[in-house]
Order: sequence, then structure tokens, then C-alpha cells
Amino acid sequence: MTTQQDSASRAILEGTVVRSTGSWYSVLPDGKDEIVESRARGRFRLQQEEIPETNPLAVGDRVSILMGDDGTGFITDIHPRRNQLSRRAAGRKVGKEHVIAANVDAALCVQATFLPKFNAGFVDRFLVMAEAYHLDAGLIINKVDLLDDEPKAQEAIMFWKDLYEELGYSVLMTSAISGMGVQELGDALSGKTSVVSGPSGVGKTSLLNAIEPELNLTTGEVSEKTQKGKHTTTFATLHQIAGGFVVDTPGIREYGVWDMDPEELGGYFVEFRPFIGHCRFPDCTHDHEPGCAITEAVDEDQISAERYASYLNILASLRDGVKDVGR
Ligand SMILES: Nc1nc2c(ncn2[C@@H]2O[C@H](COP(=O)(O)OP(=O)(O)O)[C@@H](O)[C@H]2O)c(=O)[nH]1
Ligand SMILES: [Mg+2]
Ligand SMILES: [Zn+2]
Repeated sequence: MTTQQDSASRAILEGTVVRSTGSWYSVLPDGKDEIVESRARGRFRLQQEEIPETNPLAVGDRVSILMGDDGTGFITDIHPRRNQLSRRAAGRKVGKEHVIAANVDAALCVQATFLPKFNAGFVDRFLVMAEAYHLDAGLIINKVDLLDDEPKAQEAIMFWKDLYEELGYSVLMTSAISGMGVQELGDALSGKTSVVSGPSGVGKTSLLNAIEPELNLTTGEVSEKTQKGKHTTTFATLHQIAGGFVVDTPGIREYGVWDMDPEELGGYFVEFRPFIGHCRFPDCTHDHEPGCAITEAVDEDQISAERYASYLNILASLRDGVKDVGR
């Protein structure tokens, strides 16, 4: 820094990083509407982090910025993170990781009633991710308007709604077309940073636009396709919605929880937890092992066959080293 600058006379603001290009950071100062484009020192590193990261600052990071005369900011301080979502194994495995977002509170999975069909396998992978990161998780079932005069589809959807609610997850039925549940979704997003994921075409963008029309996000297939082509250099964006932030990221396969040990997986299925530790073998993967308390619970309908099938699918993908999950 140049020594002539009189930094003492300048304003220091606190705010949240909402966008990053790797060299410039868009910072939203607390209580303000105007983004301040900010820079950080080239070799800026988080003091409290031990795992090397490809990006020192991520969306969701809380920072202090020193305002310059030209209206740009200079990041002087990054506040300790409550948590971080990243692309590599969070926690035990040390290696380079790319932080997708910091200080995330909640995770919402969006599915459609149909078009595209409700994808329980996606939901279960999403919930595993949310549990692994200790995020509050919920399910949004959109396109409820399509259920009118479709009693069979309605029945199927009510099955899933009941199942996930019984597990303790909140389930919200919405329609971006009729407006049903849109206000409630806005309330759920308020005052928090949430990850919103779901298969392409379920209506994520439509719902966010319905809550906050000024957002003017692009709906349809095109933007999704270009996102899929991008790689680890993509930076997430935080959208300001309903007094909260929504993390815009490509998909759940991106979250680095998919190289966990197979024995760990069962703990991320909430209804398995009471039975874990009661299997004959301490490292039971609840697959084929004799004396397994989980398979017994499935046989006794204490764990749903659908959730157990999802568990086995995810287990198989962990064993195969398949990282391309979440489609
Ligand atoms: N019938 C119906 N169509 C919807 C609803 N929400 C979104 N769509 C349509 O579904 C398509 C995909 O929506 P989009 O928001 O781009 O989905 P995204 O890929 O999840 O972001 C668009 O043609 C939307 O108009 C809904 O609640 N009901
Ligand atoms: Mg979209
Ligand atoms: Zn077992």
C-alpha cells in the first residue's frame, strides 16, 4: 500500500461478499443497497484456515472494507467463518479445496410435481449433503398447479410430502404460476443464506423471480446448460432475495461430500441414527452384513424402503468412486 494514503480518515464498512471473480469482489455493505466493488491484497489468506484453498474469499464471507475515493473498496479483514461449502472433502481429508460459499444457514431442495418427475434420489443425495454440512434442510415441491385433475399424481406427491415431513424436514408446496406458497418461500429465505438446488426445469429460477421480480433471472434451459459446461473456476453468486441471500450454484454433485467413507453415509440419513451402533459389526455399511439393525428396521417398516434404496444407491456410488451424483 502507498504510505501517503490517509486511511484513518476513511470509512470502514462491514459487509458480505456476494460475487467474486477471483480478483474483484462485490461486497454488499450491511444495511445498504449499493454494491461496492472491492479488491483484496494478492496474497490475502484466511488466518484461521489450515486447508489450502484455491480461493481465499468466497461468497457469503463477512468482510471489512476500506472505502476509497473512487468508490471502490479494499478488503482489510475477513471475519471467521461459521461454515463453508466446498468442492472437496470437507473436514478430514486435507487437500486443496474450492470454497463455494461461506456462512450458509439453510439448504432447500426444489422438485416439481412432474415435468420433470419428482426425483427422490436427488432429494436424498441433497439431504445427505445438507446433513453433512449441518445445514437446516427443507424440500420445495413446485408446479403444484399441474396436479389439478391428476388424482394419481397427487397421491404420489402426497406420499413424498408425508415421508419427508415425517423425517422432520419442512415441505412447502409451491407454484410459480399460481403464486401458491411463494410468500411462504420468501419468508423461509428471509434473514438467512440458503442454498437452493434442484434438477433443471423444476422452476427454481421462476420461483426466485416470483419472490423478487427485480431479480430478472433467466428462466428456461439455456442458462442451465451453459452452467453445466463450466468447471471448478466458476464462482457462485449470492442473490439478495426477500431480505436473505440465495446461493446460485450448478448442482449437488458440486458439493465435496461425495468422497466420504461408506461407513459414514448412514449417519446422514436421519432416521437411521437411532439404529446405528446396534449392528453386529461396528463398521457395518447396512448393505449385506448379517445382524444389521438398519436392514431389520427396513423389514419392520421403521425405515422406508424408498429411503433405504436411495441409501444403497449412494453407497454404491461412493464405492465406485462415482462423483457425478445428483442428476
Ligand atoms: N406449470 C408450471 N410451470 C412452471 C412452474 N414454475 C416454473 N415453470 C416452468 O418450468 C420451466 C422451467 O422453469 P425454470 O424456472 O427455468 O426452472 P429451473 O431450471 O429450475 O430454474 C419454465 O418453462 C417455467 O415457466 C410452476 O409452478 N408451474
Ligand atoms: Mg434456472
Ligand atoms: Zn448395519
